Amino acid sequence: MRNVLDKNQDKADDIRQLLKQNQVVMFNFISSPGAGKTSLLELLCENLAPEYNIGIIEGDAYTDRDARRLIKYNLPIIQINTEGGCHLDSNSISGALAEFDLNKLDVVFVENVGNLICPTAFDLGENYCIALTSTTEGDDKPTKYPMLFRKADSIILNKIDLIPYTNFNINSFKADLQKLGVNIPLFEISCMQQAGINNVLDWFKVIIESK
Ligand SMILES: Nc1nc2c(ncn2[C@@H]2O[C@H](COP(=O)(O)OP(=O)(O)OP(=O)(O)O)[C@@H](O)[C@H]2O)c(=O)[nH]1
Ligand SMILES: [Mg+2]
Repeated sequence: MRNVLDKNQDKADDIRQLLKQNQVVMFNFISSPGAGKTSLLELLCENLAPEYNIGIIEGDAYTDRDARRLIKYNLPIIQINTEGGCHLDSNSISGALAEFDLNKLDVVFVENVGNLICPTAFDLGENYCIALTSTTEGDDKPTKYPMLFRKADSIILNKIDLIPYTNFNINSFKADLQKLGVNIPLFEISCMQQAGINNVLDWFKVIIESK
């Protein structure tokens, strides 16, 4: 396992170098299945594509369904199927990046395979990692999956529209993050109702502008 991770890390370091040379910033979206990664990407594409050149890498175990959802934005999309694998690795990202004309891109969004554990162990060479979680999964995720929340550069809590129908407690969610020593931006949003989106868009814009 150490050998695999070492090789992954070397490739990830190369990717970070490549991105820097081309002035491209790459985001890795990690969440459990169904938390809303593709829904968020739809909103990001819709709102950011007019201003920035976006490339998308869609990680999925078997299908190209998510990539198909994004085709309408007419952006370069590379599909990676892991054939059952529970995470992307830097080798597959390196291959996907080679398909893009990086000179023409400002930003690459990577949707990882839905999983809260395995993707956190594999550096993809991204510049920023986003931990996405949703209210229907429960408020105990930071404590149960601390690796993701410690690795992340921001946290997006999705499906706030469903809070009235769940026992999700935002205060205990925040208190658990505090106990972990995680002090990063937290955005509370609903992709479905497009609530809380402006702050998220601003966070991305500031990063992309300063690349
Ligand atoms: N109520 C509600 N539903 C949402 C919201 N965001 C996404 N959904 C729904 O949640 C389901 C899963 O959303 P996706 O965006 O496909 O989630 P994902 O994380 O990409 O899922 P995988 O790729 O399978 O890991 C879909 O039915 C969405 O319509 C939200 O803010 N509120
Ligand atoms: Mg998806």
